[in-house]
Amino acid sequence: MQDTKDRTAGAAAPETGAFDMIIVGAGFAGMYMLHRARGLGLKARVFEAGTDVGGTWYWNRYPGARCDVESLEYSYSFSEELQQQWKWTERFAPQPEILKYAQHVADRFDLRRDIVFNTRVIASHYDEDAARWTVRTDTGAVVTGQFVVMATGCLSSTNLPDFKGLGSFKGRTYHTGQWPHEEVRFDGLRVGVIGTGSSAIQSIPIIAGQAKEVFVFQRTPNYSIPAHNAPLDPAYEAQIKADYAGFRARNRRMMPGFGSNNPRNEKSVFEAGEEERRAAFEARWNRGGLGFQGAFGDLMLNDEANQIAAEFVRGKIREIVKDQALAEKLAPRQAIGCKRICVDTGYYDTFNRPHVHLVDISQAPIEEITPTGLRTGGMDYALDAIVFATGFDAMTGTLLKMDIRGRNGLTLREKWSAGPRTYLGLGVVGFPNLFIVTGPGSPSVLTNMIVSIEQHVDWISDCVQYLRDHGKRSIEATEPAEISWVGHVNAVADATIYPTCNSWYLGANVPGKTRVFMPLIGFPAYADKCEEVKARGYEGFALGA
Ligand code: NA7
Repeated sequence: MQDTKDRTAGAAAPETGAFDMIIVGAGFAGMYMLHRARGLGLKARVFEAGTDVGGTWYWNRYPGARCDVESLEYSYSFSEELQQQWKWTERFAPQPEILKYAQHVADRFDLRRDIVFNTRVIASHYDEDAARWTVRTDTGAVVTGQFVVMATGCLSSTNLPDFKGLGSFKGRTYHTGQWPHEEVRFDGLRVGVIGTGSSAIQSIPIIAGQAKEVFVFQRTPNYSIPAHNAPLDPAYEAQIKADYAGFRARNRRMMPGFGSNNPRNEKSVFEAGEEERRAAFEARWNRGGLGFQGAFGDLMLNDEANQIAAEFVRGKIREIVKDQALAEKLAPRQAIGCKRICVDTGYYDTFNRPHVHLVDISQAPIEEITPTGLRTGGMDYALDAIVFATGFDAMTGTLLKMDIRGRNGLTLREKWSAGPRTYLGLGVVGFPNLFIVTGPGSPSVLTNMIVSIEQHVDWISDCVQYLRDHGKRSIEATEPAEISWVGHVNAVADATIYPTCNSWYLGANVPGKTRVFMPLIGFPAYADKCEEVKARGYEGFALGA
């Protein structure tokens, strides 16, 4: 795997200094936070590990990487000029175009002059007397800030399982979440892909278009709905842009913060006859994308209802994949949507190609990576390249890699040893003036991330303004508020099918990680709650003079 770090020799001396706000990460969250902080007149500094802005879209450059939320929705809404002037070329934007968009935003709002690239924050310690944070980086910078905003992303810490013999492989290795910047080709190679999540499902058809042979090592099959991606329809674009603000507002009232153009059908699947069910599923399958999950109102609430939708997709897999034994291996059994649904272009059909092989490792895990390939189920597979599409230590991984210490030296690692605990996903008891954007306990990964990011950054900005207006210098979540919030997040999840499978929402993909359902389901109720907390003078938080 390649180190994408490109540290320039002779760079300026590490930074020191005092800031009002230190922002960690220059993805969509960090960029917008910087823009808002400047608007408040704050002296702010952003530290970013990569060489450029873009976060997820900077790192995940694997072939076929594409957003599963439509481009007219997966974009900032804070600037009417920006949203009117930017032109997306496809219904679902590919990674290079989203990265270009992030770069455009950085230039347009002149963000780069306050972002320090190539610099990873390694520690953040709170000084209670000064009510300030001291932040340290891997380049030796030591700065202080009244506020620290963790804009570190939910899927920013790659998960590379500790396979035996990992370092012994003589061929090329890649992780989808740390893909090289230069073009990677697989022509004439025997390629192994480990994993069948979204990154694998997007990249496998393209890798198969180049490679001599592809071996897909599948532990758990996933449900994938076709994207039916296409050039963006100019008439649809014009219709949305004629009232972009209205479209954004309608999307913010949707459970996941997007999809008002294809809203969930609230009817129970049990109220529909066989024909009506099939027609509803067919329509959503033909439309493509994540909206499939909204075919009926109870698919995510009831196992039996869910399995009716799941069986429809299994039927589609059996239709697409010619070898029926192979189709059965590719057909998932867990509840559909329990792991995030994938959105693909030609995934199942790729398995009809004679040089693409599925290796079911559900019963016999990968035993060892060898110098020439890998061994599983007593078989040796000879490979020239291995693609680890093994996902992320989601939501908490990046935060817990840093040495974050709050009041009385309490570390975030200790605080979260039995799973993450937050109030609103924004604040943590013991960690004053530290905000997390789209943190565990907020809807985050179950939504259009940009909608959630804007809502959090706006809330944080209003909060900082309030503190200044009221002569307060600190804000910290209170214990009762945090306890009741954690209970609420769990209770909401427990009323659904989400906790029934080994998803990364639960931390179940990382060995040893505490199993807790991390995101809160439902954006509108959450956003209303945040507004209520604000209207009540930051109810559930303690403000310090
Ligand atoms: P995911 O969805 O977490 O997928 C990771 C895949 O890697 C998944 O199929 C895992 O199987 C597999 N995996 C993980 N560890 C192992 C080991 N030890 N052995 C074999 N297979 C393993 O990550 P992605 O990058 O694809 O997508 C992340 C999100 O990005 C996605 O949900 C979208 O929101 C965008 P498992 O299912 O755990 O059995």
